[in-house]
Amino acid sequence: MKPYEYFSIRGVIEGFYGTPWAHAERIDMIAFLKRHGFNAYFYSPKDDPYLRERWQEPHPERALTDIADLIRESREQGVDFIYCLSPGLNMEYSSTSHFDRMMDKYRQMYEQGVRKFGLLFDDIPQQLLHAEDRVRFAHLAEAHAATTLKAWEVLQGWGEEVSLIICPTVYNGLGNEPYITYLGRQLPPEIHLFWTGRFVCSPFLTEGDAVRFYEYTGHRPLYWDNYPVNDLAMANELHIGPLLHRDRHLYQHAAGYVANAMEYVESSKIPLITIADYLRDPEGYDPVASWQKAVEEVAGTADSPHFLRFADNVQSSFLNEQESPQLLEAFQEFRFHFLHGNQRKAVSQLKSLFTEMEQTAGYLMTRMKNRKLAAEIRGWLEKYLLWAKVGQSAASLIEEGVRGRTAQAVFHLIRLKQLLKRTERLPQKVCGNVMKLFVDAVLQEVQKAR
Ligand code: 14T
Repeated sequence: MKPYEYFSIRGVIEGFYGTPWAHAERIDMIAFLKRHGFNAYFYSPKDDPYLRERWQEPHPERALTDIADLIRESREQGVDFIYCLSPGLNMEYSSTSHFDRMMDKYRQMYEQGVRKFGLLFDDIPQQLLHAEDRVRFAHLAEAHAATTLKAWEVLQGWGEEVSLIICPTVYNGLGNEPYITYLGRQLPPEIHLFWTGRFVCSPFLTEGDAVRFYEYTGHRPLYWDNYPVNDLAMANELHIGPLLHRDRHLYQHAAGYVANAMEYVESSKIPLITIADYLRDPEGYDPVASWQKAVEEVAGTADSPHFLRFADNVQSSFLNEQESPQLLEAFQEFRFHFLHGNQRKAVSQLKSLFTEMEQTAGYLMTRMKNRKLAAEIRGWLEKYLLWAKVGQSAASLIEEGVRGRTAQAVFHLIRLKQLLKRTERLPQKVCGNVMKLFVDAVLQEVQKAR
């Protein structure tokens, strides 16, 4: 197959909770998508009230001009702009006036040139809320199927070729749940269904799950992959690692693949480039090589070695449990040499490790060329810098302890404890447990020596 023929929909969704992207960021993102072979941008920021809570009200004039501009930019770039509306928080499915107002919203976009639409029912109650609806429909799936089919009919009546994508309320699991089975069976296969896999954030996306989804729903899943998004409970993680664990043959069973991005638009580009590589050639995708290339592109070639050293310590996510692999390796080596080799040399190597760590943090904070990236990751860099200082205190403590200089050792011990407290107060996930475990081991040795 030629590149890009694997997944016919290759999208990014602005679908996170948190500060929506700014207009200029969206314009920049659309060009970025084109450059990397994506072909769709899904407009669905959770915190734009006019898409969710206030879905019935027209977008304010200012927002409309911006959206028109996004549509124009998308058209020029050859990227599909997909306008997604999420009325499920309060829509009365049996109400014709609600339905008409929903179609007014879509119509406004149609007139601006939009031909692809999303109707999203994610993150809403699983029960029918309105008494009228409970009379009219047996369950939520029936209401969603009826609303979708009616919308589909109206959209098709508007003339040109249109498409409609649904996000079901049950958007993860096995694919054989009653809601999704019912909904899938009611909708024609050309209406795509979003699916995040086994979980909201699925560590693996497998062929087997995709096949089961198809068997039960009659649709090939349109993957909504919740990576690199880092909203809500994941807000302290920075998802800049590569895409992992998506089956190489997933494309044979998928309607497409859409990545939910982080509110940090610049940082998102790193994982998104790896996702682009996966979509271009899922069978040959090499996450590590792709990631290094992605960092070179976003951070710049000159800064990428520094950035990679830092990034090794902000890997953890539901995709990757391993944190700070290089640091962990260095600690294990230190321990070996300290116990069985040249102690002085081991300690001095440990000290230079933490000095380098401090320098890396400082460099990225103040001198990295991509200032937008530096600003977005500031909190994680600050924690990394503090861990470097913790490490330096620990190394000095070991050094003075070995020399038998008790007063100096006590000084470093106190400082170590102060720094550790300060560092652990910062919520950002950096170095996972690796630094903490190292320091605990040092403190334990100190206890023994006393
Ligand atoms: F529509 C979905 F496929 C989906 O994933 N919806 C949201 C999404 O907008 C959000 O960015 C993502 C990651 O947090 O997860 C979904 O939102 C949730 C999921 C939960 F399980 C929000 C709260 C939850 F408890």
